[in-house]
Amino acid sequence: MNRRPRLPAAAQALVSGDRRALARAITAVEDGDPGADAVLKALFARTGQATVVGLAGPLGVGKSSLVNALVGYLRARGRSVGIVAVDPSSPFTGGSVLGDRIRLERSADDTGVFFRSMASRGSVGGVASATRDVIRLLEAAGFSTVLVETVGSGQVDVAIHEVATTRVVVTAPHLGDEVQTLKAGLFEIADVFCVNKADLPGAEVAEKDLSELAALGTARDGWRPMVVRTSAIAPSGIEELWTAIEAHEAYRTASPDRLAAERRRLAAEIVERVRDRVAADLARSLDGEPSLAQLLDRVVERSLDPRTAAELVLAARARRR
Ligand SMILES: Nc1nc2c(ncn2[C@@H]2O[C@H](COP(=O)(O)OP(=O)(O)OP(=O)(O)O)[C@@H](O)[C@H]2O)c(=O)[nH]1
Ligand SMILES: [Mg+2]
Repeated sequence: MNRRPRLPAAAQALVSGDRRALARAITAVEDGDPGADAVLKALFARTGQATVVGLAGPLGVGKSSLVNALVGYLRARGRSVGIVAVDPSSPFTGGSVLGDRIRLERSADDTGVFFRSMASRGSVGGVASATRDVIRLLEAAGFSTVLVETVGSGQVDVAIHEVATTRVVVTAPHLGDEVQTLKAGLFEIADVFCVNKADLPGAEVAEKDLSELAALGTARDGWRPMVVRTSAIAPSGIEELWTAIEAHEAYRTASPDRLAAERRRLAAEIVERVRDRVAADLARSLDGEPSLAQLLDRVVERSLDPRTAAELVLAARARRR
């Protein structure tokens, strides 16, 4: 009883657990290759159920180390884990720096783990959209838990973490100015705060400070961020961290607003895709627009302003229709 239509070969291979097919599809998404579209279209029906945990926070607080510890914890419980590491701050490294930092000892021959690092290419929206598509591919490939690490704490990170279902903001003792940065960007999006490096002095104070800050903030969708203390290298607190993540997942899935929130997200995605397509088509057609070529000389010599020129181009196009 298979009511689903047959999948294209690349999508079928990915669903059947072919890791090279998965890797190829991810590369296609990264490169903006049109071939990725067919795969993503075919696989969409198999997505939307995964627990997607975003880990964000200042440089060096231990996000990658926590990802490693979480992977160990989840694998011991039989859960398969997909990992995406996004470096939005360094478009030129090819993501290798960040990839090097996550060392997954088990990943080599463990089919229950799939790791991929992504470099940022293009706009903020482009990176966030590519990350969302890669998560969908991982999900369709059978990874029901996906961990997404980003470096930094700016607006790019906030945009990327929109796609997570639970957002963990990681800090460490004695961050000083970094906490101010957090407040400017990531603070509002946290579902769970994680004070890592609890083996170092000052972790208790940092946890207390964060708890007070979290209590002051307005609860988002009725959820008050939880604060946990971990040491990724001990390791300790990993179970508590996962328990907090699961508590948020349970809250989220039981929320009466869940469907409405999902509708809003998907509506925004459709509008974004329509806008991208219209903008691209328009840019292409304007390239050879005769009225634009004629008006440009006058704008260059300042006898016509760009606003009026734009109006005249639109009027000329409307007349030709
Ligand atoms: N003492 C202590 N050190 C830790 C802990 N977790 C990570 N570290 C160390 O902190 C350093 C940075 O760890 P990463 O896991 O690479 O941190 P990150 O947040 O992923 O770093 P970026 O990706 O560069 O932002 C490494 O030297 C780790 O060994 C911890 O719980 N305690
Ligand atoms: Mg890292």
